[in-house]
Amino acid sequence: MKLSNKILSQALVQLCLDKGINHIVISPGSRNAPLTIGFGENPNFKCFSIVDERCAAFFAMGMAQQLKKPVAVVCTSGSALLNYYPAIAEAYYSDIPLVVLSADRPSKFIDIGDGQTIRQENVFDKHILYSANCKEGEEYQVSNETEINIALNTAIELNGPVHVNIPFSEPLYQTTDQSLVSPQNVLPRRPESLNESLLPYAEKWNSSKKKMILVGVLPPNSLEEKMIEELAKDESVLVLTETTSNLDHSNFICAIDQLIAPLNEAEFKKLQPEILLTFGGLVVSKKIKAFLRSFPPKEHWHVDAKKANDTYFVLSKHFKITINDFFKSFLPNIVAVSSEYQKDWLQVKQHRLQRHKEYEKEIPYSDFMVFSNIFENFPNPVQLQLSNSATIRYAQLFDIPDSAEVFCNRGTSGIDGSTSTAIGAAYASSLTTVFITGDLSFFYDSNALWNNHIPRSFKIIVINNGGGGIFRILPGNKDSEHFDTYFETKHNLTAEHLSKMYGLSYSSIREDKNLKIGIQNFFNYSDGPALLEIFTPSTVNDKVLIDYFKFIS
Ligand SMILES: Cc1ncc(C[n+]2csc(CCOP(=O)(O)OP(=O)(O)O)c2C)c(N)n1
Repeated sequence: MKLSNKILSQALVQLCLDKGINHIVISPGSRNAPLTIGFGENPNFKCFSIVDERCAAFFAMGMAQQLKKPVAVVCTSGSALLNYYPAIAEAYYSDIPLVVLSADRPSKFIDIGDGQTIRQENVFDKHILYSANCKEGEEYQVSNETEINIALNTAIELNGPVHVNIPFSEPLYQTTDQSLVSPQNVLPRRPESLNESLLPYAEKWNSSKKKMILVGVLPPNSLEEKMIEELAKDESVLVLTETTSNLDHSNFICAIDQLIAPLNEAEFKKLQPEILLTFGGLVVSKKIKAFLRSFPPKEHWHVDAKKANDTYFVLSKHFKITINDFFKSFLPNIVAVSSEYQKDWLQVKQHRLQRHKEYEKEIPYSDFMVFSNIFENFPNPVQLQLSNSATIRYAQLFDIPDSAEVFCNRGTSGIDGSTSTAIGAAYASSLTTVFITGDLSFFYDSNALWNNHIPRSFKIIVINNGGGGIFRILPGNKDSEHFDTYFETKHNLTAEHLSKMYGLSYSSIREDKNLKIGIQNFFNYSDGPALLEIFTPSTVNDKVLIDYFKFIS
């Protein structure tokens, strides 16, 4: 096997292997040749070649999201590295282990007028868990290996992005068959357990008749079934989940906005919990955030082994422990409290569902109708990837099959990498992946399709409402030229030519009468990756959605 003759390359490749990091996404360049040779020539790595670094990093993140272990990206020096930043920020806020490996010039060549050179050390400082700045030279090898160990272990232990910057001087392409280093693999630490009694909290919990549990982004199967059942049967506990929580039960509220959008002041007071327990990542629903900030609980406890956001400005306790470990200790200490809290709100939920069904029968062709038809005809089982922003918000209003595994880049809610993430996730999952996206997000990240690893079963639905549909739903004057140009960003683009260029089967729907059959045919198509573009009328969509929230009251 050929190895790069650079000792830094050899050490890094060996340490990645030792730590089980074996998916490597490489973008082309010369300065990174020692890494490309090191990973690419070694059959223990699965390497991917993606030209656009922004897409490469989101693709890697999508894989890491599914594999639940670090995936590495490798790039050359200069602005190439900066194109990783959107995915790094997303990984930082979504707790996804992304390992960034950048080649650099040795420090004496920085800022002296050399080409393709920028200041790479600590360049992601504000959104990275660790930056290892390696130095070239045998005298630095021990400290470099220590730094690399810390960086890779941090990604594993804390589930987040890390950066290793590696200077190489020329010549860059020389190889050897000799292993020149034997770096020591320092093992990652195991997560700490909580050394505090939960009894005082259980006592508070047991003396309250109104407890709300709100769950944010959560990977599928995160919570054991018996724990879900236990929470669901307690009348004093109301569990609110989102589509991205991947947590469903008939006693849970799984469409938060549908429940709370029509509420008045008195009803909000009735809903106001005494204790709020949260877990999972970021919450999509703006309405629940506004509610809990205006009607705050007395206590807000958050369970997460890593961090706790004070989203509602009343955070009183962070249980720094995994959710299963928390509930394993907590549930034996709690008693079911008799209360009307859950029952009352489940009645409201039933009423809303009834009204939702009635509404679906009377609306015109629109985004709302499209989403309704997609989910009514949804394949099963499936991985569902969603883009920002109206897409994820619509998806929250519909009944998606329990078996669907749902993901969305909600760390930074960007529209810049959803397609790339979905393709990475599709590659790493054994399930068929359906990716639903808005048109701006789709065209923004169209380089995502420049990828040789798109699975045959990958399906994209572009809801093309001719611009950023979300801006019609948000407040603001919709009748100005300004709105068309700078907010909605109207366009007449279609995904047809891109589909042809990248070898995707293309179909489209423009009206009501073809909707159901068009969607069914699309889901039944099995000859390769496919894209369905559904055109909807932008000026009808907002009215249908805004009226919905009034209708279901
Ligand atoms: C990188 C980035 N730039 C800008 C935004 C602001 N933004 C949020 S949603 C949105 C429009 C999305 O439009 P589209 O993809 O068509 O989806 P729709 O809202 O119609 O579902 C924009 C520009 C963002 N989230 N991320």
